[in-house]
Amino acid sequence: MFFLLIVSSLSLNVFADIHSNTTAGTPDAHAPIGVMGDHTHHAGEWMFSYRFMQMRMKDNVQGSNSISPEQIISLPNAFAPPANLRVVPLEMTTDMHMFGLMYAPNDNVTLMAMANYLDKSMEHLTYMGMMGGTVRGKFTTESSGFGDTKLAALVKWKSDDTHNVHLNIGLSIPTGGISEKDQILPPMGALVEKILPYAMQLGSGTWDIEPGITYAGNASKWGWGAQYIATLRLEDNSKNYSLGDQHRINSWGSYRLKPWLSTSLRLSYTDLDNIDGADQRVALPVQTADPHNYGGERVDLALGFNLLGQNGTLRGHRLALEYEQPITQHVNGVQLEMRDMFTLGYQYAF
Ligand SMILES: [Cu+2]
Repeated sequence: MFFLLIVSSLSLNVFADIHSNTTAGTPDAHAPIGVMGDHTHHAGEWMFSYRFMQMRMKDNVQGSNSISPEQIISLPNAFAPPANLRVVPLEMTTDMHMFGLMYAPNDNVTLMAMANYLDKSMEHLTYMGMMGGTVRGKFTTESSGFGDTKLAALVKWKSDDTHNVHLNIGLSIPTGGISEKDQILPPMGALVEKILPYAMQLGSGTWDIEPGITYAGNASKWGWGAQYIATLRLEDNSKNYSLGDQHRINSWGSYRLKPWLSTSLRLSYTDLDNIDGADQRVALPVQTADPHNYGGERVDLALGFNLLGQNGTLRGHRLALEYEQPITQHVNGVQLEMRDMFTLGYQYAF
């Protein structure tokens, strides 16, 4: 990767001179807001960004099929006794505040940093005792704080009036907590504070690399693009596990309705592996405590709008939103079903 970076930086000065900035001042010069690292900047330019993203999951699926709480409590508990699962997640909401900074030291390389503040909430149903379908009660676990921090270099590869290709060379720094605790309602006994299952943790605990490649094109009022980006875990964390590797392909098309407004459709494919290893502190009669109930494949469709202020004090300020829903999903084991995602973003370059 670093070899590529060097080679690209040297060879691509050729393209720098012919690059024309015909679309930087249009709303569709940026990809739909759900895509990260989609564009580069000109030498000396800075950009600040803030995104609010909400992700909602509700009810459970096994593979691709719905599964009820009553069916879930007949499944074996990986940490028996008790023999069967006794706690069922009902829904989960993740709110994410993402603060980004971009800076281009030259026309070929744009640097990017992103910090994430997470707010997670999961509602559960606890069944009584060792077996049977008697409900004991509901409880909600919460965790919040900074997640992992991302750094990336976007290296221009090819660029002309219509087509732009750059490489994404990213690093994820484990700044997010992996020992978040909250109170849970067990099948027997009183409320007790426990280390929360993986889904409720804020970080990965590992240094990860995030390589990728991004293509964007434009002609007249039309725009299009595609991005492949991976998250590769190179090690186990201090608790002897690593979250799954992820591969994601995004493709999108956009149309400029007004000089200040464009609309987009985006199709994304995500493949996430299950968790490797296990945190010995997490052993509860709930599906989320089992590393096998993580990862899967999903195809999402998103509708978006990009706005770019043209005059006066609004000039150069970008506002974007995107609403995303899965078309198909297949999970490993039993998991909450992804319902939808909503992203609202603000960007300003100077
Ligand atoms: Cu930017």
